[in-house]
Amino acid sequence: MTRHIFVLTGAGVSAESGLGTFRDKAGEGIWAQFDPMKLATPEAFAHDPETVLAFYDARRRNLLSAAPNAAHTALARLEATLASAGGELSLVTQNIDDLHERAGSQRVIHMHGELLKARCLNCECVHLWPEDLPASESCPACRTGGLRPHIVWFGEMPFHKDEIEQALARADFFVAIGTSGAVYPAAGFAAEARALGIPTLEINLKAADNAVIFDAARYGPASVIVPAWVEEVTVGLGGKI
Ligand code: BV8
Repeated sequence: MTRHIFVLTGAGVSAESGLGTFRDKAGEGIWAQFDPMKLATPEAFAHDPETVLAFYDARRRNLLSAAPNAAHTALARLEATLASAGGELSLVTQNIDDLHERAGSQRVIHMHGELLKARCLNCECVHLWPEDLPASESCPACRTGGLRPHIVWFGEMPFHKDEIEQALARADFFVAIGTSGAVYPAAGFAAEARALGIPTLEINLKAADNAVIFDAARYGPASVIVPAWVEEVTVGLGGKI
């Protein structure tokens, strides 16, 4: 019986909540409208902090007016049902939104950071920051450093590497939901699972760049496919829907 499920989510799980995806719709994704190298790198922030901060202010405001969808809610239900059956859900997200948490997920591993947090450039203290972040803002803790979004930019090391590797090593099922498989190291997790002999499932609107390595796939909107999949899994665990 599946006891420890490792779920990796990407922008597609939040698409139906109105948050942008990055590269899946030709010409419509965030990175089709904005150059990630000018907005999502430490060099871009050093060169033009105001422009980078304004980009994230706009996304933060959009997030605050968004709501979780049925996929987020189903994953929160899966976490609770697995826990009550003595199992475990490792929910790793590439997303910087808080929709998994707002849907009730208790343990969310944000490998690319969080849009509603800011980090001090001097003391590295991380603060909850659900409002605009001006370049002039100083750290509430050390009062000397400036602040940056607590987000992993391109060329920066993703967070929680060891925790993610340990979770993957003890998983008995791997599911990727709403991710294009274009960004590493997240895109490599499915291949790592396969190499560990863990069955893999892709849930996506359409086949991702790394679709070929999955053992199985279910295509359609996450708000439809994820609840149906969670129901199948939790019934097997004696879960209450
Ligand atoms: C690092 C935060 C090393 C910012 C992001 C190996 C090979 C090649 C390149 C590299 C490599 N290793 C490192 C790199 C470089 C780089 C990289 O991978 N580049 C790619 C583009 C080639 N990686 C990095 O820089 C990473 N750092 O490796 O550091 C290191 C070593 C030592 C010391 C220092 C450093 C850091 C990467 C993190 C960058 N930050 N996000 C922000 O958000 O502004 S990444 C960015 O892409 C997004 O944030 C997102 O998290 C990520 C992945 O995108 P997806 O979530 O998959 O979204 P996408 O739009 O692409 O796809 C959406 C999917 O949803 C589609 O499949 C679509 O079909 C589906 N969908 C749409 N609607 C629905 C749906 N599915 C279901 N239902 C729907 N309704």
